[in-house]
Amino acid sequence: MPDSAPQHAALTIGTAGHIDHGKTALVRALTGVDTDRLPQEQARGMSIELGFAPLVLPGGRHVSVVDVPGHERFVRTMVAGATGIDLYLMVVAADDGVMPQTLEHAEVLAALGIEQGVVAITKADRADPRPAAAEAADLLPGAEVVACSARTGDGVADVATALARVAERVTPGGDGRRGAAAVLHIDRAFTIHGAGTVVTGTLWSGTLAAGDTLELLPARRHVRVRAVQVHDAAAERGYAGQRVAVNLAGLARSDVARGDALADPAAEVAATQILDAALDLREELRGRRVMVHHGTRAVPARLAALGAGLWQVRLEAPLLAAAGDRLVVRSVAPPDTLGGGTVLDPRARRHGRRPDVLARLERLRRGEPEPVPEPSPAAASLPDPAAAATPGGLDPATNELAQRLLAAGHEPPARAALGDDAAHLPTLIQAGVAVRIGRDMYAHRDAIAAVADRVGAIVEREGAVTLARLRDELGTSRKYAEALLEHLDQARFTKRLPDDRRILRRRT
Ligand SMILES: Nc1nc2c(ncn2[C@@H]2O[C@H](COP(=O)(O)OP(=O)(O)O)[C@@H](O)[C@H]2O)c(=O)[nH]1
Ligand SMILES: [Mg+2]
Repeated sequence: MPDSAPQHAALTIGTAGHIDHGKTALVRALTGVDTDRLPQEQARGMSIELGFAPLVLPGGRHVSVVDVPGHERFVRTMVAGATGIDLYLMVVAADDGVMPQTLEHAEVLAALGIEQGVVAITKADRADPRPAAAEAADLLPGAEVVACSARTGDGVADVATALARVAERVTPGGDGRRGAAAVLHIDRAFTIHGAGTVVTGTLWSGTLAAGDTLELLPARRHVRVRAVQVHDAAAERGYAGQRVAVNLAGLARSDVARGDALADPAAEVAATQILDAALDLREELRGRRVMVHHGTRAVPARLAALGAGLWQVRLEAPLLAAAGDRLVVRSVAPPDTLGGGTVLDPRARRHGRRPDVLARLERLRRGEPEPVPEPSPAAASLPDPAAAATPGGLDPATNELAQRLLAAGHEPPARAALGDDAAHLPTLIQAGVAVRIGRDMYAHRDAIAAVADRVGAIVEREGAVTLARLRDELGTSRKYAEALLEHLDQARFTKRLPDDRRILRRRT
């Protein structure tokens, strides 16, 4: 089997730009591959190479171009491949200039920290490319701007030369992360006859090889890698930045879904519903309900502004995040990119602008190691807004448990996992904060309310909700989805039909 370790790491170029501006035509002119034709072939075969085209740059460097059709898929693919895309090829049509999706794609690239690339002013056979080139230079200062035509072929070689020049300057995203622990956000899961369950995604960090044991999240199940493919070919090992398909031993197709992650426990990826982040966002967005895109999930959230570009993101369902991960923030409707940034603390507690907390986040933003915590009398004397909001003035230990349950969202830890904190469960149940949702499962009432809202929204839109639908919506396991639905049935919020679909009970 070939070792797919690239001599100088393989770079991935992501196309960007407004619909119909000529992205796919330019990729075809550069590579000979029609990325628009692949999805149909894909439906029959087992190709994982949706929209990928290999390209040899002048000078001989091998790179891979990813060109995804459609605007929403662009955003999803960019976020899912966050650390796999090293530079952009922004396409602007000479006869149309910078358009709304050009702007939004530039926002997404900035949010993901993809700063280097080339702007191609296409369709130069149709109109003078200079006005569009000037607009593009304003939007992406520092980028090389090249006029070309996919129709006549003029300038296409210059685009390749410009890409080769930029490629020389770029440190491949995967390169520095190869030594790190493996993390793969799953974008597809399927069954291959005779092989079993296969998942695909861009390897964000580390390497993967047959025999490795990883944790499947959020289920927290240990799974063994049976075989790895890189860019559609069997490989001994997959490397950070590459598209991989992973055959998993002993895992049923129903145990894994898009939105799950495979991670080495050392990567410290956590299922989290509250995280602190450094985000490039307008302060007016505080309190707004937004969509947060991370990995292969998109989850509604509210944003609490902490000042100076620091934010607390309070999610309605878990993301599987680690410190340093990129986030993209979009509006709920119509979807529009508002900004993005980096996770500082994926396991945050609910807090406001406490000076000690802010100082710690500033340190994390500067990349400083965490100091050994010292009790600060000044901080201790400040009221904790979360504690104040707890009904009945719970004692600190009980409040601590409440916070743990809230952070766990709809995926509550088993009683055993609560350790000493479990002693405070009866108090929390008494206070109405913890609710039993199944055998050995106690969830925070706010987490259940958030799930009920989402169930209500699905039923409103789709007429009914199934277990699988809720599982996919929440990006959770069957176990939690089932417990939550049964709880909602018992609470007389939903009604189970004979075919197991749920509808809402009429409110009285
Ligand atoms: N005249 C001309 N037409 C082009 C050029 N590039 C693309 N087109 C046409 O523009 C349309 C959209 O191109 P496509 O590559 O699908 O755009 P995408 O949506 O950005 O991928 C197609 O009809 C192409 O044939 C070009 O350089 N010159
Ligand atoms: Mg296209």
